[in-house]
Amino acid sequence: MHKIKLKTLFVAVAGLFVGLLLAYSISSQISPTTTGGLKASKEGVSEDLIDAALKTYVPPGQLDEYYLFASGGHSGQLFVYGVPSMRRIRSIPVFNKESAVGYGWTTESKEMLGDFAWGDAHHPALSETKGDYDGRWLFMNDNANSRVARVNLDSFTTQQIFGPVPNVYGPHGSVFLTPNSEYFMMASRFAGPIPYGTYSELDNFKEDYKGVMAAIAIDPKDGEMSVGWEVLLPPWSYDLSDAGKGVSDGWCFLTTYNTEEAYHLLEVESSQRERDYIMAINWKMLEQAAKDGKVKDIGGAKVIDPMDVPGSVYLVPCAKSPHGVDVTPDGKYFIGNGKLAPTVTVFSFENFMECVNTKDFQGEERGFPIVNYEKTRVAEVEVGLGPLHTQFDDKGNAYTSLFVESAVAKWSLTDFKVTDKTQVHYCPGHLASAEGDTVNPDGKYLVSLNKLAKDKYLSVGPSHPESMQLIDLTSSKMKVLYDSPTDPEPHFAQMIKADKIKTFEVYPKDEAREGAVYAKEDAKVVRDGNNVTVYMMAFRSRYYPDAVEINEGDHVTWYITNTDFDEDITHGFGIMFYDINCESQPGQTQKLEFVADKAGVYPYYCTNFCSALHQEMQGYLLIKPKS
Ligand code: RUQ
Ligand code: CUA
Repeated sequence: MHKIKLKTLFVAVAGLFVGLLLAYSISSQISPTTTGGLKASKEGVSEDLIDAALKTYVPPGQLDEYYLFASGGHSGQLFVYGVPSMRRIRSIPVFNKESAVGYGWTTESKEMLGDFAWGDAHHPALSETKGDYDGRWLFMNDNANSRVARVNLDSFTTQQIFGPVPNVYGPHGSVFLTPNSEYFMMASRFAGPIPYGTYSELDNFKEDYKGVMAAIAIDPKDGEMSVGWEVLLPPWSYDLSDAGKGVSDGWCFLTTYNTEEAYHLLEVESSQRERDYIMAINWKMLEQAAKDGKVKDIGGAKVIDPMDVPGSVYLVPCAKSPHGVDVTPDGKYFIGNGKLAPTVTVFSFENFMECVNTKDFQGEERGFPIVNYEKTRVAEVEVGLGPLHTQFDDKGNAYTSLFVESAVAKWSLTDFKVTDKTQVHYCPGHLASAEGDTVNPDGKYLVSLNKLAKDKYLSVGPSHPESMQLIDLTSSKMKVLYDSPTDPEPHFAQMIKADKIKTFEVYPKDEAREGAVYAKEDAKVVRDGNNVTVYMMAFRSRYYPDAVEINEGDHVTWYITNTDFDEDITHGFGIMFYDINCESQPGQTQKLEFVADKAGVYPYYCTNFCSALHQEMQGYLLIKPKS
């Protein structure tokens, strides 16, 4: 066994080497090339290149070590990649319609999507137990419509879309979970009059427009989300958030911009100040206040006025419009990423608490104490231009993305010195390191989520794909290993050890499931007035029934149960000219509803290749005209 593996490896390495040599000799005849910063030398292929190829090559029959879940920005979806191969394994529809699986067509998914056919998915968050990923769920926000979704990781399907959450205009800075997935915080990017639908002129911005943070509670049994409580905040823009952990558990941190309260967000008005704030919120205190009934109902949510709960909110000055705020794995520091300043600012939670306890304040704004900056800040690290986000490894290092500089800076959490820097292509936003925002980061890999690809891939016209780059963290110098194109927008990602996720293979047989049929004798068409219900069974490779006759104007409910209890044997179901398609996975029952408003003959067929007789899997829907 061992021998075979070694031999296979040797053949693979040798093959790869020859391939690379060949590729190099061809490309060097055309022009000298640079690949992702790795240069092929005249003598042959550089060791770096071979090393990178070996580190990312996952041979047939072997599996990746990590899952990477990347949000799809304004495409609304969630991408699943394998690391280190960076192969895309699946796209999961979340806030978008997806015909391949019928998401947005089946009754259940249509209800989840509600009034919106798109969403702006920013931050995926894996559920945590004791600060570590537990592999149960993934939550992801929709910036555009104040919603949040839950993807169950046993089936990789969206199971809940919650919202619009009352009073929170544009919850950009979510989802960042508390260590036991009790809550995540959704704070408003846009100040606005509340509840939704309230009208007020921009001239009344400072009085009528509110910032709001909602604490979304998660049911520990099934991951169902609900609004725990909300808290009123000044009309500033809240950008990102993170939850405390370890020593700082019970607190959460928000970055702010436009503390000038300018409603025309032009640079000149809203970025005048040298410093904005990181807002520190004691969520356990507010949770207690909500339990004690210190709330009023606004838009259906329990809203707390923080002035009624003194000591629950503090302001920490931070250099100009900080973007990300990141809590270190031990919870001892929170880090503000300067965006418009070439530094990240490291704050000590212990010092912060000392300021709080000794009332060491340097003033107040909108009734909130401003803690002593000099005392709370322990370091300003000169990382480079345009720092946006920071992630961590297992050796006490931090990694900060530099948007303007197109680079990643590595720096030490011990002496706060920059120890390495690597170019990435181009303009990184977030970074994701392996389990990098848990209490136990793995190190090993870092993915840079780059906003621009420019010349990195074959051209596809004026607009190029976005780009993710895999970076090796196993030595003191970071090394870019691989470029992987992705669709808009690789926003944030989470990387989890693959063996933490347990999927199931087939949907279990359940006679009580609405509309399910498991024997062809039970397949039938039932009429009740104008309502027709089709109970269909799909089994390699036929539909039962394979002809359905109804009348024009009928309201049709159509159940399809796939009775192939066999891993990966999925049947599709498309009806011609009725704009209907879905799939039914092994054992799954799907439900579709439509009005038969066009008379005629409409073939239906299996749209998902399932067997040698897949092409024969078809039937007819006959719709008798009214007259
Ligand atoms: S934010 S690119 Cu939408 Cu995550 Cu910093
Ligand atoms: Cu069933 Cu193709």
